[in-house]
Amino acid sequence: MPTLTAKKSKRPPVRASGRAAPALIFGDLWEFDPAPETADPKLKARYELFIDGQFVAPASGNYFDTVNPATEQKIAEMALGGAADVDAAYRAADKAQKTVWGKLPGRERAKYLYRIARLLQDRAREFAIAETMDNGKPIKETRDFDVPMAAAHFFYHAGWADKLEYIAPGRRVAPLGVVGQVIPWNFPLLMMAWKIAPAIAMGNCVVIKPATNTPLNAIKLAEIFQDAGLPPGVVNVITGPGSTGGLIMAHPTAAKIAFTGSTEVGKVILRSVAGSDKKMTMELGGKAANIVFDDAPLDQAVEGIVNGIFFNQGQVCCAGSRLLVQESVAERVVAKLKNRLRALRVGNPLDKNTDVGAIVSRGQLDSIRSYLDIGVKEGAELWQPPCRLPAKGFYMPPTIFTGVSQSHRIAREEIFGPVLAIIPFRTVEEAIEKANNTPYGLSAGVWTDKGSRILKMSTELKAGVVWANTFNQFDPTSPFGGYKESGFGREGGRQGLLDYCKLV
Ligand code: TAP
Repeated sequence: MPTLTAKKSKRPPVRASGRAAPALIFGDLWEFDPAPETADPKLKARYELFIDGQFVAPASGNYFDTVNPATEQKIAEMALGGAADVDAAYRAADKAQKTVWGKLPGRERAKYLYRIARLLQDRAREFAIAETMDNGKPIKETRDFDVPMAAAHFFYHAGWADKLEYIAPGRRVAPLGVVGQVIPWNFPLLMMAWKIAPAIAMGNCVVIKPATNTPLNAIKLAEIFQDAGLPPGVVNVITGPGSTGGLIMAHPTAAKIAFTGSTEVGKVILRSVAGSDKKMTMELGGKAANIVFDDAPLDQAVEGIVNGIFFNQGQVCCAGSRLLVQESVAERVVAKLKNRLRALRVGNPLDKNTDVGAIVSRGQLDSIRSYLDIGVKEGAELWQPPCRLPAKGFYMPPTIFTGVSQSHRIAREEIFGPVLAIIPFRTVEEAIEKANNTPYGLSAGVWTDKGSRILKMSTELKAGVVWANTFNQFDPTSPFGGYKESGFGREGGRQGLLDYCKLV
């Protein structure tokens, strides 16, 4: 593990807690110190649960280790929450919602969300490093994307909190009550923000569980809730295994559940709550088509293909994991792509020049490797650029498969790793047919010079998000969500807020 040395803070006001007070002005979301990997992530040896505004030991007294996938070294011990902790969290959330949070005017709730956003900005370097250590993603991504985007979600929803009547003109908007939320490991901090910000802006209270692989920033975010003076019980964070997630989802106090994760677990949860009157949002898996037509600016498209599948090591629900490329330019695109992949730097995620970091866990690495075997056995041709991987840690070189057909498992199943399946097509109709030939429907990309073709494709592609001449663009104002087995409900924007309220 690299040596982490504390840097002198440029911000003078420091509180009793030892942390800088929030800046008073709306700062530049994208303004960061140029060398975050040298900052101190201020990690503790052990983290507790966050219930009713306090950090408390789990009822069982048990803890689990969170491990740095880039080094295989233990980072810290995390509390293993179980049934008694989930019950305590729901009791605290219910009380807070009924007695304090649900009664506060929106303009007062907004102040807390603004404060949380500013505190997160103030501790951005620390959170970026902790996220990279816990997840393995490159520091340039956590520094420039995950952390600023998480702050942006709190800012955005703070802005809505006193204007909620405008999300449904003519109707009265009311909170649902207590919301149970479970999130995955691929964007640990950002998923916390996606889930918590709209829920509490609307006046709901929250019980949330992060993934076992990446619990660190979830509980560090709870430190920010405490520093922001968020009333006890408004947000409760329970670290622990999938079974604890099941308890959160099925708890009778939850008026709504919001789950982000695999389609497989999503189906288990849906079965467990079938027949209840809980409102639900399910953000599940994907197998997106990134479609390149022969009139596209090819160099730009190649950058979009690389970003689409190798961002966050391809561990992205909306990753462009299927490249559909028009036959007339397929050879040129593949040659350009191979050239580009030779220049990617795979390795230490804390190095700010790294493009492809570590895979989140040994289990996930094994699962990706098994798909490489499957692809080769199915007759596809595997190619990886030459690269030296670190001796320790869970690494996978960027991988492409050519000679892939629609029926191959590598073209149908979510691999959730840096693996691209390349499939040629001849006509627009064939591209649409192939793109939609999947049980998923989360996202798609279209690369073409023709505006009319973009409009046709975005109408006919069965995907919640269609990017044109770009990929992986996100914004808190823009709703995100899927069709078919990619789930239902939307997160972000006005639509996301509608999923956290009742209209009376
Ligand atoms: P999952 O294995 O489904 O885990 C997601 C979360 O559910 C984790 O916190 C997990 O806890 C918990 N969990 C496991 N079993 C559960 C159960 N029976 N009841 C309730 N909760 C349970 O997914 P993952 O491997 O973390 O993440 C990758 C998947 O998430 C991919 O399929 C990806 O496409 C999807 N994803 C979707 C989106 C959107 S917006 N559609 C965004 C990101 C990721 P443990 O970690 O303790 O097992």
